[in-house]
Amino acid sequence: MELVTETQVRGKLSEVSKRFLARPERELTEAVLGLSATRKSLPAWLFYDATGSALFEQITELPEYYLTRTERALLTSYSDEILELASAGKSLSMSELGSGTAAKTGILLQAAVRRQGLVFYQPIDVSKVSLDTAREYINQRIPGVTVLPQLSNYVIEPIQLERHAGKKALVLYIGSSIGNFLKGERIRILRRLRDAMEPEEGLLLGTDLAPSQHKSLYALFAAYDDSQGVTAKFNLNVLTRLNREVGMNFNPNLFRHLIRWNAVESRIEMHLESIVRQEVMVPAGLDAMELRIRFGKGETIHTENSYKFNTGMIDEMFTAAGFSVTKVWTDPLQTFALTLAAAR
Ligand code: AVI
Repeated sequence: MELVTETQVRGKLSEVSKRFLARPERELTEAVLGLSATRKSLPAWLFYDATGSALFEQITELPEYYLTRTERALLTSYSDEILELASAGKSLSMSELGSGTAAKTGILLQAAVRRQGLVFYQPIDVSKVSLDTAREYINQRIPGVTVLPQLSNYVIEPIQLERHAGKKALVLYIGSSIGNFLKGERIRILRRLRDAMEPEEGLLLGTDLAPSQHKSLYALFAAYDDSQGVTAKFNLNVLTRLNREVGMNFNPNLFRHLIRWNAVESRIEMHLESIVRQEVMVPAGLDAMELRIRFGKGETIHTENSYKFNTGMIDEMFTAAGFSVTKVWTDPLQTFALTLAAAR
């Protein structure tokens, strides 16, 4: 394995990113540094180019991917109760972190329109396409909602909630998106959100739950290694993206989708396993030499963590971030949870 310093990588990328364009340099640097480490990894945001985002939408419709279905059912059953508890007699406005196309959010918005007539809804997302889709979807289906999209990366940019006179904010962070972050990152995101909220305002968080006597590990494996191979394509797409955007020469056919259950960390890990011994190239720039990344047969690139929570983990996370839990709703098999928490 060649030893590569961050300065070398940055030097290379300033040129590479000019030539191959597409992502800001900071992000490309993160990707190439991850591949240069002893334990290779890639940041999970790499999944979500146009192809990856479309594949993720397909994943949410798969029979094995119970998360979306279960959360939708919880929202359908408990929207009225959630709004009752969150509003405490006041009128609500809603903001959503990582809203995507806001397909599930419609259920809550509809319930809010029934309660209070007019609702302000602020979807916050990095994808302009998703925000446009969300606005169109809601404008067409739910009259009474004013959509105020905000194009922003809530993970690194300041979180700014739209304020409306006389309204109490309810923030939605659903889909178990929080599960794709490490513990420290999760708390940092929630703390930053807490700082943008007023005391007593609510946060509705969706989390996938850990295996238990009701929920088999088998169901988890099936959700992340589906029979149609959509999740495998989603995972392998990051290599195609690096070829296109960094000019690397991955052969995706020489890698396979691999998932592992890490019981100590309570997370599903996605990896890409090299099925042969091979070398992959990061092209040279004017001020940096070509870089070769070597893979042993069976060596993996760790591409994603998807944490699976229990009530202790949820409580601990909220407490550390300055919230207190108001109520938790789960399905009968306790596969998924929606938690309403209040800013302290
Ligand atoms: C977006 N996120 C909550 C998904 C998850 O389940 O962790 C991403 C995903 N990865 C594989 N399938 C879906």
